[in-house]
Amino acid sequence: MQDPLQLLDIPSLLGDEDRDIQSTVAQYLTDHVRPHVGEWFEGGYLPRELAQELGKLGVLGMHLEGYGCAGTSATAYGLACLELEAVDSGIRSFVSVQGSLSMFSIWKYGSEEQKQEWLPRLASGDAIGCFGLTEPDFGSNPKDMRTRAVRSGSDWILNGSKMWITNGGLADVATVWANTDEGFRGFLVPRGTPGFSTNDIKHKLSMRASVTSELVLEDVRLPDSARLPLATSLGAPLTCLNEARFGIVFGAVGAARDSLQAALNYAGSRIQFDKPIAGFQLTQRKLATMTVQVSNAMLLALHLARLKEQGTLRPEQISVGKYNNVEAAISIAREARTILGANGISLEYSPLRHANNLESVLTYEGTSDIHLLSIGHALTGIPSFR
Ligand code: TGC
Ligand code: FAD
Repeated sequence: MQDPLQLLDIPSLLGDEDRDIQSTVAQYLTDHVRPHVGEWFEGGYLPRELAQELGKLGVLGMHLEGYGCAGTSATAYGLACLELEAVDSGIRSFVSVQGSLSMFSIWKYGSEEQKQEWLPRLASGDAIGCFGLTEPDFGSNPKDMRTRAVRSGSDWILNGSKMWITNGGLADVATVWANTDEGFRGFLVPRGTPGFSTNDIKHKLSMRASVTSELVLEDVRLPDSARLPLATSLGAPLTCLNEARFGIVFGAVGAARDSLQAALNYAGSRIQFDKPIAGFQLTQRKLATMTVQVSNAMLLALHLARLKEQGTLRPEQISVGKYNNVEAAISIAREARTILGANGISLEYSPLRHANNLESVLTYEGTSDIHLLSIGHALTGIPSFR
């Protein structure tokens, strides 16, 4: 069955270079990652070696300039996220956190020494990074975080905990956000720093091919050189989130496309009442509706990429994309699952795995509610978060 995005000839909107990067990433993932991802999801782990493989592929921090990063277009980065999430949201999540949260926070807010120390190693996958903003009691509302950093001579002492942190247990360096007497600040906490520990979160029903952890900071002493010098308000971590949310706008299309493709393939070969189920009008309605939804989502993603490339993309526009595309993707993944009948609940097929992962994607990087409120704020000028 054809790629559903071909119906509107959407790939013809892409430039040659972006298309080449997309197909290189897709081919690598088909050969090396897709065959194993079901096993990782079932086992609830992500092999650390994948980081170096993804580094060789060039997708870690690929949209950043310098320090061993490829400096690709925003579209190419989005398309890579799409192909990564077509395999599994956990793989895209790894790349989003490494490139758009860990590396971007250092690239945008770090000192030259911090950039030299960390960015080349993070780009190659020799080091892994994470980004700790959420706490056990504060997710949507990071402004009330309890993690505190207090000056002690020329050092800082950090206390607090972060929760639900992607790559936490794998990370060689954590970007940790803390409140201080001077406002919100970001700190680079290397693995092994006394008082810093991580605990992986087990028994997840979603995002199983991904490491999600608690970060614990007990009297962690850091020199001032560990502070990100250019991060001087909560706007800094929220600016990093814009980068990762942009990747999710594309990534969600990947999970949706893969779910729809699985349903199309299955519907063409599954015979009931003496004909392929693809021949029933109700099945065609589902397939057609999903194709319209995924095509709309892709066009929206490409539009946002163009805005990003021309330097005018605003946070509320990213909210439109994150809200719309993740909601569309989870609806498509669930609908696709129905076409597979009982087989749809097996790990052998991707739609239910995607749907389960998308429950996390719906929640992280700002829940759908938060993005709707951001859109409402932009429309009315009245913030209604609190
Ligand atoms: P508010 O007073 O509105 O803003 C505080 C400061 O931040 C600025 N700001 C932004 N800057 C850039 N981009 C944005 N999207 C921004 N949103 C706000 C704002 O201008 C202000 O700057 P300044 O310099 O004046 O201080 O803050 P608020 O407390 O009212 O909250 C606003 C709200 C609710 C939108 C914000 O708190 C929010 O986005 N909450 C959601 C939190 C969230 O998304 N957490 C994600 C954690 S990381 C994660 O989930 C990784 S998942 C793994 C993966 O990506 O794969
Ligand atoms: P809450 O904020 O408690 O929200 C609970 C419910 O209340 C939601 O439905 C929400 O929409 C609703 N709600 C909250 N406020 C309002 C309001 N003002 N109006 C209307 N409804 C509201 N965080 C990191 O910092 N780094 C990471 O790497 C990271 N990775 C993650 C990986 C996974 C797999 C998951 C599941 C989460 C991850 N997170 C990470 C955390 C994620 O960002 C938070 O879960 C998210 O921001 C929501 O916070 P919460 O879970 O505390 O929900």
